[in-house]
Amino acid sequence: MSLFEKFKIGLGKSSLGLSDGFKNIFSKKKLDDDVLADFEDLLISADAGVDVAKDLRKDFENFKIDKKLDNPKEILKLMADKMAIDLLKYEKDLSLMGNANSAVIVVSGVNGVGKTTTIGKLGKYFKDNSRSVVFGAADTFRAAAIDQLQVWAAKVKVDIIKSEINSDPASVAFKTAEFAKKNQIDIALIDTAGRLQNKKNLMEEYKKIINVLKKIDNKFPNEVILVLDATTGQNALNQVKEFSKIHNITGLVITKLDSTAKGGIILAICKKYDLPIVAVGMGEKDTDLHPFKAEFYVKALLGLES
Ligand SMILES: Nc1nc2c(ncn2[C@@H]2O[C@H](COP(=O)(O)OP(=O)(O)O)[C@@H](O)[C@H]2O)c(=O)[nH]1
Ligand SMILES: [Mg+2]
Repeated sequence: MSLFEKFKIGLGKSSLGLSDGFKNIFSKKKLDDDVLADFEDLLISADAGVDVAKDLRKDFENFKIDKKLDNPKEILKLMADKMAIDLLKYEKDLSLMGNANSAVIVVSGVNGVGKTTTIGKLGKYFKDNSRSVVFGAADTFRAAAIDQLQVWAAKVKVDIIKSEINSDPASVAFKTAEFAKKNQIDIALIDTAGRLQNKKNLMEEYKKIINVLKKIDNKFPNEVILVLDATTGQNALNQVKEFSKIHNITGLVITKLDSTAKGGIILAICKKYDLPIVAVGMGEKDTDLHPFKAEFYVKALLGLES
């Protein structure tokens, strides 16, 4: 299956909602203000956000008036091309990381967004790209969290550094990075707890993790990724805001695009925050994580062919 087909299936729920709406809107005889307002609402319902919906409505009008196009499908195609160009700068491929030196990636985000699952999938992705990988189980608050990462480590056949429940997360992070450097492992992926209920503790915890990593190598951590759950819609925007106060986010992973009709959230996030998207999660299997491809995302979302 091609990567575009994977995006099409992954974004199926979102594009189904949108294409039904588009069909309805485009069946109207005249593309008047009411129809354009419906177009805007439809994009908002897919969580593209008010600002993006307004911009796209304007683009739609421009293509219709300036270019004198009447075929909505044709207009949609031109809009998709423009959107894909705008989103291109948010593509970021991690597959070459750690080529010459070990790289440490800290994976952050609130409970349940898919951090541990994403680490498992990233482990598989990196291994498929001939990188060596080690996992660090620095979510030490629940035994189940450590076990879950252990299961992923066995599944994708990578080493894991772990400790007892309630041990110091920063110490696990330290040991993981140390292990990676000593054994010339390409990539260390560090899982974290992300309990946003206690913001002050959370902030301290991430600071401590990042500080101890720097003691090993000033370049560590090479990436601090924030994982966002697409099904939480606009809440995801708030999490970017909160976590950017805690640490310096270097990239985003958007998970669970397969379980929501709100796949437009990526448009809203990119509009508001200038952060690259390192991967998108579209299912629970180890092969369900893909690099973000702007063109495929936009076309799949709008229900267009490549
Ligand atoms: N459908 C779907 N489920 C996902 C995806 N990513 C994670 N999950 C599920 O979300 C739930 C929480 O994931 P987990 O990795 O434990 O979240 P964490 O608390 O942030 O570590 C699990 O049931 C995962 O299988 C995804 O891309 N699609
Ligand atoms: Mg977890």
